[in-house]
Amino acid sequence: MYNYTKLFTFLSLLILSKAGFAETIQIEFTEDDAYSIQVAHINAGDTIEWLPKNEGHNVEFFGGPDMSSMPPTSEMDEPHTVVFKASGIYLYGCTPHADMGMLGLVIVDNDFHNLNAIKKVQFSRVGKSVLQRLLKIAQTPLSLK
Ligand SMILES: [Cu+2]
Repeated sequence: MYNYTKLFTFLSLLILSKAGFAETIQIEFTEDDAYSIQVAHINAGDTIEWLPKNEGHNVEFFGGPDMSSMPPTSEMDEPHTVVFKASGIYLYGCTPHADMGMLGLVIVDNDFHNLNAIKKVQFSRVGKSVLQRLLKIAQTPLSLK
């Protein structure tokens, strides 16, 4: 049984308050089969770079503001860069480990308009429970984090 309680210990948040110009956020694949930042809050125009610090992982998008046009899936063990232009929630995960809970959220412009569509993305029980937890974290007011 995959110990995802342990995974939660490694939950990390990135809260950025910034004005004006585009930024680049770096997210690593960790040795615990997780992303170093599981809920990233960014602004439209910002970039996220995923860095393959541990082997056997990638980035595949399962949901976004435009479900018909998702950012590309990365190659295993390769760096991946995405510029986020549309506001809303993006859901991604590692192709082989998403159902074990290796998932991440990118919230662009603190916009939750596509929350219902994101909630409908199908995973195993473990994946679903991790997604619910990440969505809860994402929606927690910054003052309570
Ligand atoms: Cu993985």
